[in-house]
Amino acid sequence: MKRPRRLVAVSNRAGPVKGAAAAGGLAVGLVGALREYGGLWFGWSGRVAAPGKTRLHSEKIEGLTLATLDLTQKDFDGYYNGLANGCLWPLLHFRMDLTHFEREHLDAYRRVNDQFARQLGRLLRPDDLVWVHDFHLFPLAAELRRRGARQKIGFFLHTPFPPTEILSTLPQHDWIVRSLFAYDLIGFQTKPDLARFHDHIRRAAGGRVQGGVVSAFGREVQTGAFPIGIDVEEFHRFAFTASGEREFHRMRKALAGRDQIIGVDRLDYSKGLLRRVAAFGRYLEANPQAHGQVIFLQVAPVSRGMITSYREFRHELERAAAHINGRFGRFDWTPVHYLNRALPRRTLAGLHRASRIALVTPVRDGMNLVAKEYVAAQDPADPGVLILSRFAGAAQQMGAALLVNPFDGEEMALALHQARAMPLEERRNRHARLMRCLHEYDVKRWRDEFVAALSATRARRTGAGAAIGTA
Ligand code: ADQ
Repeated sequence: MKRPRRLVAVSNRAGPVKGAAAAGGLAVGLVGALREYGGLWFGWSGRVAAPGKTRLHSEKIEGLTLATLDLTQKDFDGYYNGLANGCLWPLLHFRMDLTHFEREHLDAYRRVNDQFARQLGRLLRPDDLVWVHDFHLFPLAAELRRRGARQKIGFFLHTPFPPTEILSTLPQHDWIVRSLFAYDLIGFQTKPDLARFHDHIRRAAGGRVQGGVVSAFGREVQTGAFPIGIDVEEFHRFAFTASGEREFHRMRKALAGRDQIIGVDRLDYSKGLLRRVAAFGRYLEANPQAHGQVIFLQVAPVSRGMITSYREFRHELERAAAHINGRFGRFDWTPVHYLNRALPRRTLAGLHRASRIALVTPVRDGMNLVAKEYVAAQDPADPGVLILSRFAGAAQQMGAALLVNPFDGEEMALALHQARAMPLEERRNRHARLMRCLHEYDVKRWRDEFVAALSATRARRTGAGAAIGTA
């Protein structure tokens, strides 16, 4: 493959680059790609400024350029809290009941995508390869094309893609889907997501699908599934060196022979936390011999705390955890431990290693990197057991985990029982199979395959498609 001259990544929030190891899986994957291809990362600066005072910041860090834009409070509220997180996020996770649509949020969403396109357009070089990330930026390519951009532009959706019946409940869904046709490549996490997109195009947009090529609105776009992975060696190393190793020993000592079940998630209703806590309660109820022998540690930092549904959800979770501790706890044993903050990645790796079981049970998830990180952090000679929701994209590859339906509390409680009783040989066997798939679909493959597929799309002869999605 011929190397592109420069890769430009665009995401809602760009940076930080330096502390990227502390910033979660996606940032790590992106920074790796940008370093490899010598690139530019563009996105929101994380700052709000008064109207007329928003600025574009640019800095060079470790071989890549970080360009970030401030937003006004009004735009940030409408675009980020309003349309992206209050409307698109729940809808993409099949939660019509939580979807809240306001025209003025859509207006802010368009305005911000327009500002991004205006500022980014000035920074682009003719043969750049542009990789846009996630649902905050669906119409970005359409806005760039309107300004004459002819570069190859790809889009990757980190969330699931919902069934057409759900997507069609979104006012203006046709505008959003139409705007996607200004891209050259659209990537999804899994084949079922890709299939749902194809189905939507056939049924709601009257389009055609041939192989990976989708035609609608007078345009053709290439589509594919590109499951995201992690840097397996790096995460394993985190668990076995320096602070990860220290954390592991500290945790093992504190556990004093008890088994730990771990959950690590952003505090988000899509992660199935309430059902998970309830399933743990059910397990304790059915297994009195486990009392005093097992603890459940849930690490869940607050995210999107400005949004009402998130605030309510946090309180519900705290109540559920307190309820179990009140009901089953003893003066020398607290069954549920709940940490409401983000932890350094090395610490997390050590905690994963010290945990006998990981309970990763989202009700819907694009991929779920935590499941992969837990497996990577295990000692192959004595590995823990992953219990994974069938509705996480990761379940498509990680069939060697104990797969559960997060809506079935009894099945989850039984899986906990099975995991605690699992013989060493079976644990090793499942872990080896999981590691093979982690290596097969690691983060490098994800970014290399996406970039190769985007490079291989046909070049545009004109800025045609300019009108797509901007009506
Ligand atoms: P998220 O919904 O954020 O990502 P996930 O894939 O689990 O979900 O990634 C979270 C990342 O944040 C992981 O690297 C995890 O270690 C880290 N993290 C979580 N809790 C943490 C804590 N308490 N302290 C520190 N770090 C923490 C979205 C989609 C997913 C998709 C990813 C990547 O919703 O489905 O897998 O993007 O595409």
